[in-house]
Amino acid sequence: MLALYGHLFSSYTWKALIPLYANGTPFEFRDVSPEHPDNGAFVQAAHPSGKFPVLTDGDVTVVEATAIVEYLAARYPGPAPLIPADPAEAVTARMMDRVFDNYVMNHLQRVVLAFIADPQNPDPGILVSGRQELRRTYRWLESWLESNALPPHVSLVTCAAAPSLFYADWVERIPTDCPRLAALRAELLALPPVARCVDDARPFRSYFPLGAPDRD
Ligand SMILES: N[C@@H](CCC(=O)N[C@@H](CS)C(=O)NCC(=O)O)C(=O)O
Repeated sequence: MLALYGHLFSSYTWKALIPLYANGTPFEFRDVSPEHPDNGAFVQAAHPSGKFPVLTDGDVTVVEATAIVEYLAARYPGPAPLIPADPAEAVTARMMDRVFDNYVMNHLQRVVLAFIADPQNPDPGILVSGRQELRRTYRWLESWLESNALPPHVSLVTCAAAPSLFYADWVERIPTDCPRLAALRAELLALPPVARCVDDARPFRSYFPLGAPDRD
């Protein structure tokens, strides 16, 4: 039986939950929270930086959300082809996965971490540069979307794009001059596996260090 260690409010945990839900893959969810110290201890030992999600499959342990999606695609294929069969399309999927992780998720996490480090007085330099970099990536994505589209099914890109755009918009709103990107975010949030992640995370919204907006 597969087991996924993570937290329902965690963006990277969503990245692993979306493919599991999309393909109806059976798994046990192991909550990483103070109520389950054993799960936290397992993650601390399993991941080089103590981060989640972590997937186990019998004796196999997979860390890093992208690797988890790749593992599920290889070992537990289902109706949602997580990695495109065409090699060139697979390269694009992996490229966009890196774009969403490195230039959306990372920058939003920097801002969130600044609030966690000092809720009353977050480092203004990090807030300015994190938000500036998010706006820069938004414009790049808007321009990419002029001539490209994401696959119409749940794929590695969906798994990376949905949680990163969900939370990034809470940190720095997607501007009105990026309508394609705003529409993509709305489309992604309407996908059933993504909507399930959003709904299951609702009880934890008060955890959001900047204050969760009253939407989504
Ligand atoms: N590069 C990792 C990032 C994972 C990550 O940042 N996880 C966050 C939760 S969204 C985490 O574990 N935070 C707790 C910690 O850093 O102690 C991945 O792709 O899986």
